[in-house]
Amino acid sequence: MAADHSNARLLRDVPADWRKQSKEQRAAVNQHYIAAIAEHFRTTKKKEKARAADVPLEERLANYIIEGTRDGLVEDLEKKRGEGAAPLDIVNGPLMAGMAEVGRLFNANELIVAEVLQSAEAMKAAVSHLEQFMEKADTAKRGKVVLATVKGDVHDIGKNLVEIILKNNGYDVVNLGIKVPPEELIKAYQEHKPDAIGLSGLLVKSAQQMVITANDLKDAGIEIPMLVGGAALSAKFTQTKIAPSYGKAVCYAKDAMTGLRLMNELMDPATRETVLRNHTASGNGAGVSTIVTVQEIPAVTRSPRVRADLPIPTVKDLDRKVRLVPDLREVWGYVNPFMLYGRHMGFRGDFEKRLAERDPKAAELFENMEEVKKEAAEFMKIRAVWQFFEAEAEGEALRLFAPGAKVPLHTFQFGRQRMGDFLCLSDYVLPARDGKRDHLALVVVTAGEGIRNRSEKAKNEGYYFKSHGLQALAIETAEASAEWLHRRIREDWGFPDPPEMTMAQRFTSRYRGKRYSFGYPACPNLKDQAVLWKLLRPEEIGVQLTEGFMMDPEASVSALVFHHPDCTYFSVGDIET
Ligand code: B1M
Repeated sequence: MAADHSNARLLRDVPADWRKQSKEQRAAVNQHYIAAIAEHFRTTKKKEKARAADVPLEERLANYIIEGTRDGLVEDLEKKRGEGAAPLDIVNGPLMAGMAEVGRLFNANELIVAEVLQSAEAMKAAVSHLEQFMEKADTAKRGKVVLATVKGDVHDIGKNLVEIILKNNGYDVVNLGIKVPPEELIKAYQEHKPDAIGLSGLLVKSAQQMVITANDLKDAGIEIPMLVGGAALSAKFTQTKIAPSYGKAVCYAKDAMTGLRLMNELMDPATRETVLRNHTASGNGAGVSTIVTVQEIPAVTRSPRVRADLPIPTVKDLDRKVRLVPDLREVWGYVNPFMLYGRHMGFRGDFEKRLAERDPKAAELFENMEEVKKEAAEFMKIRAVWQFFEAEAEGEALRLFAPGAKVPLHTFQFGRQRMGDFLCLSDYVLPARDGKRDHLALVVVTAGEGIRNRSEKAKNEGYYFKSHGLQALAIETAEASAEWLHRRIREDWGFPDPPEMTMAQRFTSRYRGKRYSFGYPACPNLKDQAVLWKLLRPEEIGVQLTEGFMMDPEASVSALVFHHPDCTYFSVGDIET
C-alpha cells in the first residue's frame, strides 16, 4: 500500500518525455504498466473460466473466435466432432458465426484492428486443425478474390490486412503481391477464375494507375466486380474515374471490413444486383487523364509571410553521409503512439493516457507490440543517407549546388499558392549574402529491409498480429527515423531543440524549420523523387525507386529539410503528376 502511495506521488508529476523522467519515475511508470497488464490477464482469465463452465459448446466455439483465444479450442473442436458434426459444418456454423460477430463488434467500435487480427488467428488455428479431417473436395469458400497492389506501387500493409480479413471470413484469396501490372492481373483472372478483383495502392498516382488498369481489364473482356482501396483514394474518384474506365461495377472499400461487407453483398444473390447497379458508372472513361489540373504561375514571386533578412546559419560540412543507425530503441522513442497504436493497430482514443490509466485494452496492445518489438530488434535495420547542399532561390525555382559551384546540380521548380499567403517552398531559402549561400538538407531513411519476407512468413503461419504489427512498426520506424535525423540536422545547423521540448511537441513539429516530402501538399510532384535519387544515391542504403516514384522497401521516407523559422505546412493545390 505504502509503495502504491509513493508510486502515485511519482506518477503525478511525471514528465511526458521519458528522457526527462528520473530513474524512480521511470521505474514507477514501468510498474504502473505491468500492474495494468496483470490486471488485464486476471480479468481475462475470469472471462475464459465463465465461458468454459457455463456456456453451451456451439457458443463456446464462437467465443474462441470472438475473444481471439486458442486456449481449449482444439479440445472443444474435438468435442464437437465427437458429437458427429462434419468439419465443414463446424467452420460454416459456429466459427463463421464468431467471425460475423467480430465484424459486427468492429463496426460498432467495440473491437479494434489488433483484436480482429487475434480473432483471425483463432479462426486460422481452428480451420487448420479441422482441415486434416476434411475431404479434398470439401470447401468452405464463399468466393474467390484476386488481390494486388497496382503497378509502380509497393504498398503492402493495407492489401495484406484485406487478405487476412477476407481469408478468415471464408474467401479464397490469391494475393499477387505488389507492383502488379495489368497483364499479370489478366493472366491471374484467366488462371483462377475469381469472383472479384481487389486493387490496392497508397498514392494518388496509384489511384490513377487503377484507372489505366481498369481500362486494360475491360479491353481483356473482364467483367467481374472490382474492389479498390487505398489512403489517397475516395469514393468520388472511384465513381467518376475508375468505374467509367471499367464499364462494370467498381466498389470503393475504405477499409478491410468494408471490403468484406461488399464481398458478402456481392456473393449474396439477394443483394448482388443492387450492389452492382450502385457501383456501375455510365460512360467508357475514355479521355481519363493523369493530369489533374495544370498550375498557373501566380504574379507574386515571393510570399510576404516569409522573411528574407535573417542571418544564414552555417552547416558543419557538406559531405554525403551514409549510416546504419545503431540504436533502434532510441529511434523507437520517436515513434508517434497515435500512429502506431491508433491508426495501424486501431486503438481508439488517447493511447498513452489510457495506458497510464491502466485501461486493459491499451495494456494488452502495448504488451503485444512489445513482443513484436523484441523480435524486430533482432533484425530490423535503420539506414539513412543525407547531405546538406548549397541552395539559392529565384521565384519558384530552387537551385542546388556542389560546394562553391556556379552551375547548379539541379533546379527544382516548386508550386506557389495561388491565393492567401502565396507560399512556395523556395521562399524558405535565404538570399545569398556576402558570397555565402544558404543550405538545404536532403534525406532518405528506411527501416524496411527484410520486413516483407518476415511479415509474409508470419502471415502464412497464421500469426496475423505479428505479421501486421511488424509492417506497422517498420513504417512508423521509418517516419520516426526521419524525425530523429531531422533533430540531428537541426543540431548540425546550430540550433538544437531546447531541452524542455517534448516528443509530443516534436510530433507537431514545434521546432525551427520543417521537413517536406515529395508527394505531400507543399511539393506534390512525385517525379522530383528521381532528382533525389540522382543527388543522394539511396540505392546504397537499399532503397530503390519504382516506375511510380515510390520507394521500395515500403517502410522508407524521403524529405527536404529547411531551417527557416517561418516554415509552415501548406498546400499548393493539384498539379500535373
Ligand atoms: Co505516406 N502518404 N508517404 N506514409 N501516408 C499518404 C498516403 C499521403 C496521402 C499523405 C498526404 O499527403 N497527406 C501522401 C500521398 C499523396 C500523394 O499520393 N501524392 C503520402 C506520401 C506522399 C508518402 C511518400 C511518397 C512521402 C515521401 O517519403 N516522399 C512516402 C511513400 C512511401 C514509399 O514510397 N514507400 C510515404 C511514406 C509513408 C510512411 C512509410 C511513413 C507511412 C506508411 C505508408 C503505408 O501505409 N504503406 C505513411 C503513412 C502512414 C501515410 C498516411 C498518414 C496513412 C496511410 C495508412 O493509413 N496506411 C497517409 C495520409 C492519410 O491517409 N491520412 C499517407 C495504413 C494502411 C493499412 O491503410 O492503405 O488505407 P490503407 O489500407 C486500408 C484501406 O485503404 C483498405 O483496407 C486497408 C486496411 O483497412 N484497402 C482495401 C486498401 N486496399 C484495398 C483493397 C481492397 C479492399 C480494401 O480490395 C478488396
